[in-house]
Amino acid sequence: MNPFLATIRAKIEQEQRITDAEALQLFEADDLLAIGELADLANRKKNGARVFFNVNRHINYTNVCVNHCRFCAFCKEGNEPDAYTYNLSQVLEKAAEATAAGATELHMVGGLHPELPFEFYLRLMATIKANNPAIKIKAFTAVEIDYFSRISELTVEEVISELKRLGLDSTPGGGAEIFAPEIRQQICPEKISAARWLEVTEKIHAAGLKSNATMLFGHIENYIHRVDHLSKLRELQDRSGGFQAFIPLAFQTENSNIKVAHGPDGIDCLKTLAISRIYLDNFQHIKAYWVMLGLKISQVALHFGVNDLDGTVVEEKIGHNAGADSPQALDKEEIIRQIRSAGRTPVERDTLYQDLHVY
Ligand code: V47
Repeated sequence: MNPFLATIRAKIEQEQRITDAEALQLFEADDLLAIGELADLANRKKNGARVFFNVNRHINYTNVCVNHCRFCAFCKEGNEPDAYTYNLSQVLEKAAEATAAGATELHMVGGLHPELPFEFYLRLMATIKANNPAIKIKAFTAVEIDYFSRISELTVEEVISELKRLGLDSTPGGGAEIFAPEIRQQICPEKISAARWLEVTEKIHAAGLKSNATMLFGHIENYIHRVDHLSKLRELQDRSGGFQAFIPLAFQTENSNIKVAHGPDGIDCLKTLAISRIYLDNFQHIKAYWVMLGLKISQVALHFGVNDLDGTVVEEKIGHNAGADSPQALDKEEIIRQIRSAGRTPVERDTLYQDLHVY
C-alpha cells in the first residue's frame, strides 16, 4: 500500500479524522479497491456485518414547485399538463396500501406548491397518523420547512413543533444538493442557500428530530465542492449529532436542464460512497440509494463502506422522471437476498434505526 493510503489506514484504525486535503487526495487517487477496503474497515468498526434496510413507501403529494431547480425533472409549473397534486383521500389511499403491505415508514416530500397553505400539510400529517397509528412519517426536507415558515408566517421552530406534535418522526435529507455557492447558484439559484439549509437542519435537530443529509453529485461540481459539502455536514454533526444517514445521490441526466454528457459512472459512485464513509467519521450510516445508483452498484457498495440499502420505495418519481433505470420498487425478500449474497447480515430497521428483525 502506498504511504498516503497507509496514513489513512492508520487514522481509521486509531479513530482519527482525515483532513479535507486528505479527502481530496482520496478523490484524486486511482486505487479504487484500496479506498474501498479502507471504507469497509471504517464501516465494520462501526457496524460490523450488519446492513440495514426498511419497508417503506414514498409519497410525492405534488410535483408543482416554485423553485425550478435546473437538475430536477420532477417539478412542474401548475399549468403544465403533467402537473399533479394529490388530495387528502389520494394520499390516505397510498398510506393505507403501505400499511397493508407491512411498511413501517412513509417518505413524504413534494414540490413547493404556490397555493397550498400550511394547514394542508398539518391535515395530511394528522390524518395519516390517525388512520395508520403505527407508521412512522419521514417527511419534509429543510427546504420545505423553510417554505412552510414563509407561507404561514410562523417561525421555523413553530413549524417544526407543529409538525412534530401531529406526528412527524424524522426528516429526509433532500435539498442539500451541493453547498458551494458557485455551483449552487448554477444548479438551483432559487433554492434556499446552503447556510439556510444547515441552519434549518440544526433547528430540526434542536427540536429532537433526527434527519438525513444528501449530496447531489456527478454534474458540474468537482471534487473540491464535494469535500466542501462533506466538511459542512461533518461540522454540523459535531454540533448537533442529529444526522442519521448520509446519502450521496448520483445525478440522473434525462429531462434535466443541466446539460452534461453523462452522470457519474460506477467507479465515481463507489469512490464517493467510500470516501464519504471514511471522511464522515461522525455519521453512523452511509446509505446506497439504489434508485439513483442502480441495484448492482448499490450491492457492491456494501463492500465500499455502505451499511444501509434504503427500502422498498414502491413509487418513485424524482429519479425515474430523470431517467433512472432502476426498478420502481423492490420486494423485501429481494433486498434480503442482495444483502446476504454480499456476505452481510440483513437487518430490517424502523425510521430511527431500531432493529425490527435480523435475518
Ligand atoms: O433533493 C433531484 C435529488 C433529492 C435529481 O433522506 C436528483 O432517506 C439525481 O433526498 N438526479 C430527493 N438526484 C431525494 C432524497 C432522498 C432519497 C432517498 C432517501 C432519502 C432519505 C432522501 O433528489 C433532491 C435532489 O437532490 N434529485 N433531481 C436528478 N435528476
